[in-house]
Amino acid sequence: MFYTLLVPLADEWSALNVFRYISFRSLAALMTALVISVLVGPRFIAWLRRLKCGQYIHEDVAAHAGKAGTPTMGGIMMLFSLGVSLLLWADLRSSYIWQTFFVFVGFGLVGLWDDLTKLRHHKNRGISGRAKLAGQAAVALVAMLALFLDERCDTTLSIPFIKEWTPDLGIFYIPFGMFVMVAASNAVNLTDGLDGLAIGPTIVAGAVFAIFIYITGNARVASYLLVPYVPGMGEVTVFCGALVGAGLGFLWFNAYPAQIFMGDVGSLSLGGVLGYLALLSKQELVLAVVGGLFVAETLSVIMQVGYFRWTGGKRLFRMAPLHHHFELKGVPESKIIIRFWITSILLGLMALSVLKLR
Ligand code: 57M
Repeated sequence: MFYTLLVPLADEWSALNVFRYISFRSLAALMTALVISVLVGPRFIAWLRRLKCGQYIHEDVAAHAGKAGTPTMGGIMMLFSLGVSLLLWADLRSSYIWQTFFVFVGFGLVGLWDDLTKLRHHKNRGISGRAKLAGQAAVALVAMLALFLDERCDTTLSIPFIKEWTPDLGIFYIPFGMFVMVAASNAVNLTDGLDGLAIGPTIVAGAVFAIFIYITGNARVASYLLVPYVPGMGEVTVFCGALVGAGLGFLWFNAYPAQIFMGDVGSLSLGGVLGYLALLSKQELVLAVVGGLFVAETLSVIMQVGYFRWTGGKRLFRMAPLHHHFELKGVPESKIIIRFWITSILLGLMALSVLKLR
């Protein structure tokens, strides 16, 4: 909104030129989303408590017993603060901004459907796995069609460290992109089992994609760093700024000991949008490094289930996903969380190094 209203006045008041800059608007979007979350947080938490939107806690990890009744669906707060921040700071004529917001809201609605069903049913039973997957796939399909039908769409895959070989997926870019989004969405959901565990690495990934996307949208920097240039993509940096701000604002309350959980409305939307940001920035494969922690959590479940079936009942980890394994080994929750954050920062830095090591 500020962009549309104030930039035309920049000829008269040159100070208003600052609103043209993506870097300035991205930082402003970050701070706006953060401040909104911190301000509305206490009322929102109290409101959820009044509505009795408390989390059901499974009995199998004893350390979690004290978390019973913690309000869930904090993802709604992120959606709100991010949405308001985008309205204020993004150039609303950008189709990429609307597409990205659509992915965030679409995956969020699938999660909300699951959260509300869990609240209604006994013992945390949400919608079926099939229904959840169908909802995620439908949102991903619409987003991929919007991306694919845009004349700026680049269906080639850039492979880290190999700049000569960029296979063109053509029409198969659509199912590939859907897979990236749905997998990322479920991976973040699996990780969301300790206070701040999912939001920390999401903030790191949001910041890393802000850099990738800024570069992708800047012809000069992109050609210097041998990164595919996509005109108009830079505007999505403002979305990343708002995402990081909304994430930090949520972490304010989700930090151990958490006053609120994000629910599926939060985890599915964050994961889905990280997948989409990877597609937009043409860093589809680098996503596995940026989100390496989410990948490790998912792999631990696949390995656990596979090993269990293969051996006829033996377990590889005390419990999957991986954070439960450390919990059952007696590592305190706050230590696991901070170690996972450190790992995700390292992975984020490794992903950024791809820019130089080519
Ligand atoms: C999400 N949800 C948390 C909260 C959060 C296939 C299988 C591996 C699936 C997996 C699973 O269900 N994952 C989905 C995990 C839950 O958090 C809620 O869910 C939202 C995210 N969807 O926002 O609303 C619990 O996590 C804790 N929590 C925190 N702080 C937070 O900030 O402490 C969440 C956020 C909350 C709270 O206790 O209630 C969850 O874990 O349920 N299933 C599992 O993870 C189960 N693992 C398992 O069964 N492993 C097996 C096999 C299948 C691999 C094995 O190892 O043999 C574990 N889930 C739980 N207890 N709760 C088992 C132990």
